[in-house]
Amino acid sequence: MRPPTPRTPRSRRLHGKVAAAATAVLLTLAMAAPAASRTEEPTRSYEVTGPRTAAQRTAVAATGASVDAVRRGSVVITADAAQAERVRRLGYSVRVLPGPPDRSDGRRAEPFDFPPADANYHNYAEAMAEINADIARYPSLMSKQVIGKSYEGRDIIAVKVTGTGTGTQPAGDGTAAAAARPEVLFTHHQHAREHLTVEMALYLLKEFGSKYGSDARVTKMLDSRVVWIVPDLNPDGGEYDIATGSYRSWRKNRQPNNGSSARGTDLNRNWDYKWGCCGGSSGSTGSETYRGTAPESAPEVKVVADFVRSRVVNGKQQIKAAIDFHTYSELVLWPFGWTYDDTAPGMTKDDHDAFAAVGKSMAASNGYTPEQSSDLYITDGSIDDWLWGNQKIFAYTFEMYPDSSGAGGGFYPPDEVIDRETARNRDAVLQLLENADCMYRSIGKEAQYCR
Ligand code: 7B0
Ligand code: CA
Ligand code: ZN
Repeated sequence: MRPPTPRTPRSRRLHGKVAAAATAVLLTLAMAAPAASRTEEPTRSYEVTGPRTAAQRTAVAATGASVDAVRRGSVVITADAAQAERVRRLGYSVRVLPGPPDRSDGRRAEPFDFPPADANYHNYAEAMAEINADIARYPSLMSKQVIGKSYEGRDIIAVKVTGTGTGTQPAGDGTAAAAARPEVLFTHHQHAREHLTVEMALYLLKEFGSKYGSDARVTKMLDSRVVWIVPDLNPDGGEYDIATGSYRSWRKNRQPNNGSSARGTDLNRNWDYKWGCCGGSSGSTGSETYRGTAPESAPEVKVVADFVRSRVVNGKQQIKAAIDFHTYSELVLWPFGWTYDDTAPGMTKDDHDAFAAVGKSMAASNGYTPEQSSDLYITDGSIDDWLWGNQKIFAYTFEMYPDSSGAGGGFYPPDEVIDRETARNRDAVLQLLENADCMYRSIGKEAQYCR
């Protein structure tokens, strides 16, 4: 059990009695809200039997539901009643699945925290405290930047990790030498209910901190790379998802939508590349995949996109490779999501082959399934398409544990699996770092592309 930490976001800006009163009001509001607040359509999880091609799954997603898992001949979706009815009208059979698990252990839930049986997950305050402790412990190895704020005003941070060693590629910023230290970005928690991804960020920081200087592979990588970890892109959604002590299956951020009672933009449909182009997102505010009013209309996306653009030094993007962590399905995905085609404007055969070669190699180590993102269903405005299409960063999406909605707990695996399922990606992450200086080496074309 961790020591108690502050559990009320934003109350730190207030003081004394005002804080206590405001906190009480906030908690009352949070606790009173049912599975989805009164003004929002409640969503449920369904198994949809029938769709077996990517095009059929894209049609299911076009109803406004989110497609959460894909099997041969069926999918699992999150949908409100109207969206489920639209799926039925496509001719598929739709069966209600059980809601999120009850992990209360019969105990009273602490507001803004995980239920007692999942106490080893970190809420926002706990994750920030853990990261601050890591930085305090390894100050020469890691540092933190507040890169902006969420809609509700929580800090969005980036942690920089890079070694102090004098390898062939010394540290520094903006210098010719620094340009030789390729940068790699890890992003986490775009989707509120995908809490295991924050644990993945905490694992990476602990692993890098504790193994630098003793583990040769980690040491070599940190002395020749700059790692950026953005541990929580959607803190507002994450806190909302756990605010009542029972999970709400929330996906989007918590930004209000004009003229609608439905809140939230799907951050992973709000990036500025082929935004809304291709039927891979929704223009309806009530949709699980609502794309927002414009690219980067979600403050959280703007903050991280601005950060990525800030890594262009002397006209060159320093970040060479990236993983955006999600749950669930145990997949290694690569772009593009907006088209079913392997190659497209902005994706040559060599680009695709390098993506696939490194993707398959990472998947061989963690046991995930490697495939192009659109093999699942079309997505537009997703982060990996933007990172590649706009910034030429080799960007993957990892869908973490479990592989299906059944045994593993879907979006809510028990906290007992955190250690195993984060460490499971250690080798894949190191592989990406090792390939980051020249992704085309993986297809034997280093001489052509990397000299
Ligand atoms: C999503 O179930 C993203 C692929 C990006 N090209 C897959 C992701 O945003 O639909 N799946 S998930 O929502 N985590
Ligand atoms: Ca537990
Ligand atoms: Zn996700």
